Amino acid sequence: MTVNRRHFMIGAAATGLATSFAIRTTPARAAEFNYKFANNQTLTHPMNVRAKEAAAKIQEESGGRVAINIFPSSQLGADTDVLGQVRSGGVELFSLSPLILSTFVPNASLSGIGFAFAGYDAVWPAMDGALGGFVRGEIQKKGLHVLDTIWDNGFRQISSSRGAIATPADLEGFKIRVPVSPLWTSMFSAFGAAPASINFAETYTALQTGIVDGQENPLAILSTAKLYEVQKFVSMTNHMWDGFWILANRRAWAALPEDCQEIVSRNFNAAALLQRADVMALNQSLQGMLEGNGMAFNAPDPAPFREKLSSAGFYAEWKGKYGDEAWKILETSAGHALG
Ligand code: X2X
Repeated sequence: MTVNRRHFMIGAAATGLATSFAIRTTPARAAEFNYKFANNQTLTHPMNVRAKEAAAKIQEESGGRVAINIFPSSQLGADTDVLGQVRSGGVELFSLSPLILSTFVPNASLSGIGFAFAGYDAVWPAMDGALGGFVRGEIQKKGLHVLDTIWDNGFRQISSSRGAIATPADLEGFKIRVPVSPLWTSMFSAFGAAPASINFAETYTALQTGIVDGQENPLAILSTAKLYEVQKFVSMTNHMWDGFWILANRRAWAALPEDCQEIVSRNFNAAALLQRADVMALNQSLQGMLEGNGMAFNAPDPAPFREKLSSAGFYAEWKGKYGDEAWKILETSAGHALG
């Protein structure tokens, strides 16, 4: 500590500010727990805006013991690679779509079944209630720690460089990038499309070079990842809702003292609620901005898309894979039968 700092501390103590001042000036000392938080979104996406705020609060409330460093835009690797790293401990914290997580925790993808949720009013009670609880149990059984409150990605819409998707027939043979997950591949195969599994880290390039003609993501991502530069049409299919579980390496989590675990959980879970509101607002308001960037929108009737999944045997196949108990939780949470 420098002489100046010491003099200041004495002055601060005299005015009764010593404790709070000391907490805010500790970062010069290395944190006891330096944890990496990896994710696939840009710094401008609400995921990282809110995670950054949470990390600052965690650092302050833990008296500088816990420093969470954000690595956005798949800087530490593509999703399927970072999933391996969070399992082994190379990365401590990671946000991941339930569907990609299903490559390790099969039933985690339950929430991504096509057309399960009519809107956010159905999503949050399910994910904060029985469905989310069931999935978190499955994740913990596989040896990963998961925070209680899931973050939002949003309802997914299909974009294309070729033409609007108005009916399921427009998806016939359509070369579409999907994230790496058996559920995504199965769903777009059921639509009759030609899905290619590509991590988000390579998606912009895959669209730019024409390896695929389309992709599907919420509007917030079309905007923050600038996919409008390489796509022309947006079809508002709302074919599934997607979120991000916050996962932690189990040993790294267990190494945190209980009070630090509480500080991290509380701040990340609170940030999730703010992030949900941000994403919902973006997804409701971005159409104009994307049109301004040259995109053309259409809003297809979802009914024929859902019927196509049904007649292709998609629901029956996945009910069989998840089992009756898990499927019942999904249907009860969604508030309607799926088939
Ligand atoms: O990879 C994607 O498309 C993304 C960003 O939506 C997910 O993380 C599933």
